[in-house]
Amino acid sequence: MHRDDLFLEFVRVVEKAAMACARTMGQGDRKYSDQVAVESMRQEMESVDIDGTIVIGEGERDEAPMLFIGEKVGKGGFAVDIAVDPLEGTNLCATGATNAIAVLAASDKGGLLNAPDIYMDKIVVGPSCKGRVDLKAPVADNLSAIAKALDRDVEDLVVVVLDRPRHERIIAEIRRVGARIRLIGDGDLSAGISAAVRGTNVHAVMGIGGAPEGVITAAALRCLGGEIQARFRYRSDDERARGERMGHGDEDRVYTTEELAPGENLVFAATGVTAGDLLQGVRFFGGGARTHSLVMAYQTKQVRFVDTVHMFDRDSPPRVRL
Ligand code: FBP
Repeated sequence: MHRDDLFLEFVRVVEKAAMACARTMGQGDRKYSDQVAVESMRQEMESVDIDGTIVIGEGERDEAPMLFIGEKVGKGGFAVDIAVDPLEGTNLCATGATNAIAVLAASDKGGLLNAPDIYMDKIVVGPSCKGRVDLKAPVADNLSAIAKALDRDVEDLVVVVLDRPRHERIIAEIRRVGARIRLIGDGDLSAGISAAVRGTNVHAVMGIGGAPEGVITAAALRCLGGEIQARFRYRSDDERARGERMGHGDEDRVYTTEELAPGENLVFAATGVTAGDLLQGVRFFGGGARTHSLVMAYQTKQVRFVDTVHMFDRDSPPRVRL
């Protein structure tokens, strides 16, 4: 992936997916929201000059009609592996809650871990805390290391945790040491990116969420200089067998950011679907829409925020202040 403008094509792909599912915001049908995002992303991908292979997608070939693992996408060109989450936070979109995004990561071949769609236990921190935390250490130790690195008290930290019964213990532990908690309904990927960006008031993400989200988070964190550590968490023999088949049998193994997303040519692109901490949601107006995206390239060390006005019909341009 050496074409400098390729990243703009990826922005277009996530913008289109975001606009498609943003139309369904608040309609209470998460599956439908996801479906339109998937269809739109799949279609837009066809116009990109890549010879792409989906390595993280909507599921195995027999369970997902589109963007399944192993599917070929693009109209030919650079060989790239692609991890997609056309709508991260399907419930967030279906209820109009904050932080739903359309997102993808692309890399040279082999640059994104092939992870099954099961859970991972994760800890995510920003650049100043890189190398200071340890997933296997007690929560209190990690929080005190994060506080020290950020030159503040533990009480000043905000930790994002998915609001799930499985996190009862970790939540109790964070409360015991006095850090603040933001419980979220969904979306540990966008929370992970926020943790790596100063000014979001998110200092860490902790707990168990999806492994695919973990890999895409890692791609973003490579670009931003943050850190994720993660280990697989299996809930059944079937999940363990799937993990083992992909070479991830060891539940004790902690994967580093570089192991989750080892590529040297990584590109990350995300567009806000609903309003969020980092990205604005899609705004529609007569004759067009406005989107807000984040696009990053590891090799060129560029982080761009892209504000796009999409005109649906140039003959009747949207009434919007550019
Ligand atoms: P969807 O986009 O598939 O709705 O997933 C959202 C999400 O909250 C992720 O951000 C998170 O990693 C995962 O689901 C958590 O899984 P679960 O809802 O099963 O706890």
